[in-house]
Amino acid sequence: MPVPSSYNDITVNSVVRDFIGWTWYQRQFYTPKRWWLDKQRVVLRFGSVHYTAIVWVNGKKACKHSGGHLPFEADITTLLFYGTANLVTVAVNSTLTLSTLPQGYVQHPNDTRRYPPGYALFHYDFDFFNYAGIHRPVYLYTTPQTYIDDITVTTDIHEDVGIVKYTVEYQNKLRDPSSVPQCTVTVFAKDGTKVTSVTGVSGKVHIPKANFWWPYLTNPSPGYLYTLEICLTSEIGKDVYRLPVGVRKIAWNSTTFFINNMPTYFRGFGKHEDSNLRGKGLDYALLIRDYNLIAWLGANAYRTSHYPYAEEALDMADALGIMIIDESPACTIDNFSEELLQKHKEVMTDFVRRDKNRPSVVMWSLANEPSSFRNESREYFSALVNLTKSLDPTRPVTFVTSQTVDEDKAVQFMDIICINRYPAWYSDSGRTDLIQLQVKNELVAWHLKFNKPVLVTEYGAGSVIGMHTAPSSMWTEDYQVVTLTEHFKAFDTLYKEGFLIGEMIWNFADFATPQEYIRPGGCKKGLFTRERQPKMAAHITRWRYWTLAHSSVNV
Ligand code: E9O
Repeated sequence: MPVPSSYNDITVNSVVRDFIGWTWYQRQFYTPKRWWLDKQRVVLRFGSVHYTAIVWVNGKKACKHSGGHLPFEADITTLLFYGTANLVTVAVNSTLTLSTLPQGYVQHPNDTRRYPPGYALFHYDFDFFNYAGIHRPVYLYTTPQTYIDDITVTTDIHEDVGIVKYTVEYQNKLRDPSSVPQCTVTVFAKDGTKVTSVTGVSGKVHIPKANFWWPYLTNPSPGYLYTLEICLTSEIGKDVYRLPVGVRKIAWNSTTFFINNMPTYFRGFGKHEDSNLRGKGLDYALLIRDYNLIAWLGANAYRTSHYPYAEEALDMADALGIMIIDESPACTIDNFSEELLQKHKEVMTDFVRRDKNRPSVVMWSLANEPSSFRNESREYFSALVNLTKSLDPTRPVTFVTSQTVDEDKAVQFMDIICINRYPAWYSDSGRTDLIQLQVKNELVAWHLKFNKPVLVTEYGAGSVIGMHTAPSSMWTEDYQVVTLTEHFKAFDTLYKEGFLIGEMIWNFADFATPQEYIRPGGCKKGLFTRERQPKMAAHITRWRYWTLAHSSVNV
């Protein structure tokens, strides 16, 4: 199997495509003798493996990880043979349970008239295909035995001065008191010129006349990044890490979201990591194609629906000024057990640790469409908000609801109200004439009840490319265009009310789903096809987003 990639769509075998359970990867690799002579610490790092992974190096267990969307690594220094062949073995299990994120379960039906004995049915409540495999790159890297373990950066602005606060954590594996390291932090501008330099494992750097990090189309150079070079020097060597840093300030009140004190409106969509053949495997050509399309649309934001995306995708967002609503893998959770809460807390902790320094990440989304009408969801989400805020006090915390304003129990704890709604699609199918009325009434009701900013995180309609009717009818491109334009009109009248902070279409591109009679070859709500070619809806969205970007209301 190729790595990185999902294994499901590589062969022509439906058993491989639909496989649930353990699969095995194995390969040989060589490490230079020099690494051992130089007393290097060698780490094996996986960008992500879906879902559970056990890793052995030369037959000895290196690590185990459960969770399909975050990186994990193991110090394998003492497991390696230097100068001769090594063998890495990875066992991957795609099974989801009621205590994984997302949830799923395997059922063994006992109706022998319909199913042979031992037959297994795999169920889950989210609509995207449960792709599995080694989805992101696998690296070997080395550090000295005294090394930088973590860096935390927060930024602020004061008039034209940028303020960067940093903390460096390090490990001293040799526990050698003579090797207490020295830490030097140097800031470089984008063109490579040195701005300033300080020493110490924590401190504050002032950048006069700073270039702030701005979202795409609000400034001639959006996504401006400085480089923070952290240099940890000890008796045994030097560990250097270069961290891109965007200087920006996030704030919000009951109606408005601000970047660098400017009201900011989200123009975007939900996405998926999904493509032909590769499934959820990282693909550089696809990544760059997607960002070309995002820029072409004039969008300035997307939500990583419905799980943390590859770090490579967020590197691009940082550098281009695309705002990210960073979403956890808790899609459609329904059973709020203590065990699930513990898992969710672990995931949020790892997730914040991974993405906390990214200027593109402007909001944490704890979940998508949980059963937040249930009473148990109240305590569950209040605990998660508290944890996330203690991990990161700088960003707003939210989750995305599909419940009604009267029934939802958890939105009350959130900073921003995020709503998914499908008038004229899942409700009142075919009646695009009702969209404006329903959207206006619905959004006003949410704001009135909670007095918080409102963001529409999903709306739209499915369209099969090339299908047209006049008058428009469901599944045609015409119907998708009418659905979107009716929403645009509703959003325009609401804009005057002042509490709407953005609009996000579902979805950026068509994506794979399990086989169902409501999915003609997948979810077809994309602005683009799965092959990343535009539908009619992409053109009208482009018109809208560029117009919004250049209108005075938006900055
Ligand atoms: C999540 C997304 O991943 N939201 C679903 C999308 C879909 O089309 C799916 O692809 O299945 C839609 C949820 C519809 C909620 C409607 C709520 C209406 C309540 C009054």
